Amino acid sequence: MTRLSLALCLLPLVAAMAVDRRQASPSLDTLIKNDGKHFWGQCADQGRLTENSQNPAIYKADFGQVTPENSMKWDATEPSQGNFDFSGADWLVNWAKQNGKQIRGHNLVWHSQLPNWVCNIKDKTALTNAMKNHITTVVSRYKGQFYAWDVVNEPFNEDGSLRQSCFYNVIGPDYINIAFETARAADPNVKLYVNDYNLDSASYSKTIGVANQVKKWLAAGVPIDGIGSESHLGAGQASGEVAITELDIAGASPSDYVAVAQACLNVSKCAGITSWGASDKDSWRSSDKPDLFDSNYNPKPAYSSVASFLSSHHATAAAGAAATGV
Ligand code: 9MR
Repeated sequence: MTRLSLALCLLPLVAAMAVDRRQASPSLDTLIKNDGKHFWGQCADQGRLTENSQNPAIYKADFGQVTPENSMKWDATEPSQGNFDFSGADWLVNWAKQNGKQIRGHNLVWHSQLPNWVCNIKDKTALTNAMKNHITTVVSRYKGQFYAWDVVNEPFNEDGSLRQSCFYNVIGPDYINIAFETARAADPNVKLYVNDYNLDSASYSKTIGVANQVKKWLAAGVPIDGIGSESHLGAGQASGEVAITELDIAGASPSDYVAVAQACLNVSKCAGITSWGASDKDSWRSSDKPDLFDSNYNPKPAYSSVASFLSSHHATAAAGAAATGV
């Protein structure tokens, strides 16, 4: 056997050893749970979890929650009016159940990845009914099985006002409360989120506008349980509850990732963190190399920095509790 062919033979073993090493140490999900949070998750779908052996190994070993990257969006679940297709969504739900992962549903009402027939409805009653039917059908299918749903996705402009989507233009701002009330009726226990991006700075107009608007909705009795902050961040950026729902950071510097983990730990109502991709190879913004695993599916420095940070945070808190007898 030549040296090259020996090396090639060993490659799968080396890959398996790398996976085993990850599995031997506590996962990011376990570590953040030790710090009192509910999950560190990942976006996923059937393609991602079947295209190679590395992704499912990483997802099983390191993450405790999945968000469907595309399979539960309106264009996937109801491509033509009244004709529902749950093939991709069901696949992911079954995978999550088999592997003990929580699920954040994503998403029910969004101006993007919307089949044309929806915005072709110009009649207020007809669009309201179509929206209600969509939400009721999708949420009911998974009733009692999800941690949360992103009910309305990205409804805000950068100044904090409501985006002029076709839902807004035809139904009016009430489309938001109708959407949340419909989701609540279909699953009384799932947490209902409004999810948006650029909510990373407390003083930014959109962050302030979203907080004010959500307070008004809550005062009016709209059943909103959480605000999702997507957190697709550049380098150096560091209700009831909040969650970081789609984390990726250009360059994936260890200090940026630790800053985000620290931010979630600092906020008692932060439920957890979901990364938007494991390997840079698969990211929607691949050229930014924003993820915790490189293009060869090996953990990057940010991964070990975050793991160490979460471990030492837990150890410090435990030592403090022991010292004070709490
Ligand atoms: O990661 C998703 C990508 O595969 C899709 O092509 C894209 C289409 O809009 O949506 C991406 O996910 C988005 C998420 O659903 C909502 N927030 C922004 C995410 C990145 O675009």
